[in-house]
Amino acid sequence: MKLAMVGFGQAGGKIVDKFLEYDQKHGSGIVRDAIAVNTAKADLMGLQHIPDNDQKRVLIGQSRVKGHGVGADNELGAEVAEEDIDEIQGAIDSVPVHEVDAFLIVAGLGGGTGSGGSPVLAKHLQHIYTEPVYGLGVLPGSDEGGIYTLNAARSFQTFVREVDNLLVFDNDAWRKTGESVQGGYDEINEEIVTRFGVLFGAGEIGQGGEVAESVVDSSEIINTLEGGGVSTIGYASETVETSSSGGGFLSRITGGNDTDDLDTTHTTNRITSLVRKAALGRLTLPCEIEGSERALLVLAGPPQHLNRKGIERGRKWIEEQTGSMEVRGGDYPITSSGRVASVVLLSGVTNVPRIKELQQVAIEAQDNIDDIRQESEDNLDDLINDDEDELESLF
Ligand SMILES: Nc1nc2c(ncn2[C@@H]2O[C@H](COP(=O)(O)OP(=O)(O)OP(=O)(O)O)[C@@H](O)[C@H]2O)c(=O)[nH]1
Ligand SMILES: [Mg+2]
Repeated sequence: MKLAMVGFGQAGGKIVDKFLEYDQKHGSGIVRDAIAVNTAKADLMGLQHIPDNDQKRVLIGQSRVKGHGVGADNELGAEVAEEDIDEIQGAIDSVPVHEVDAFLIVAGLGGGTGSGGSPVLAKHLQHIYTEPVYGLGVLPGSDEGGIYTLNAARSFQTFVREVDNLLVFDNDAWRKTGESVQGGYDEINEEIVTRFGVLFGAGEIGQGGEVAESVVDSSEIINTLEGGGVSTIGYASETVETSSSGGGFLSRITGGNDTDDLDTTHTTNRITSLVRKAALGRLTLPCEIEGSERALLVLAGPPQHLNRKGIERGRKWIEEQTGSMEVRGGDYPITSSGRVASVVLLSGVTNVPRIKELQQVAIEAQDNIDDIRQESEDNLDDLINDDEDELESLF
């Protein structure tokens, strides 16, 4: 499906930049247009693929923060977005919205600019356009500290209400030990664009006109995301033999035989095993998959390695595991690929320990901040009163 992407804040901008790189590399055609919005000039200058002009890189809040970012103050981030919404809209005006299936606002929820600004922009876009507005929200690592957790908890709460669906990626679940933060983010961002790239790319066929048994359409992605709530994505892949002279493809066109049956069984088994690995492995937002409201299964890869039976079995298995009656499934044929990949989109997940934990820590952080504020007010009172007493005694 074709998306208009807005990267809000540093993390959002970097991830959208990476989506463009992915799109150019794979010819997936999912980024119809891309914009980066930030309060920090240096962040905008560091982007590589988003065109370097005022229409695509939008600096907001200049009168307030002079291009230096809002320093993880997400209330300020929200204020600045509201004040400068016309400048953001000015950039959106250059997007051919009639050619996009949906908007995708990408942001790290732990900081200030993207965290505060994204819900404001989502609300604005919902007001003006009929296309769905999705959010891709990145949760901070638990070692980032109270203020980041507090920002994320607050932003999550508002963002999820303003978007048609909030797709979540949890940095905490993907943190790698012993690596520099920057190196870690590069790998994490690669993971994000691969998962979302295969998902959204599935609804964007027509690259070479491969014959597919049951191709996923963008309306199936939209229907799975419809109804709001929070989504998470599972992914698993395996390299496959691409030479069409060696295996199943040739035997299939030369008529059925034992090898053909074997190949079909092998293909089916590989698909069902990849579906399990995707759903039970590490999700973008770890959670209990039971109770998911809707799901979509996408099998991507060379068409000779995909089959309807495997996808149907995988789909049924997801139905059983989630208890959902609304599980869609289909394939995404990519002739040139050397891998078969399974993507499982779980939408409307409810049993998410990480969100509960985030909210709990946020409540404690808020109490803590209130206590400290009260304490420093008391201290200041004491200080002034002491001085007053002394002053009085002088006269
Ligand atoms: N996955 C991922 N997360 C990132 C990346 N950079 C930052 N983050 C996360 O995003 C959160 C927000 O950071 P930024 O995006 O820098 O914040 P901002 O929106 O620019 O806001 P301010 O810097 O406060 O103005 C951080 O707490 C990190 O958890 C990145 O490249 N990839
Ligand atoms: Mg920043």
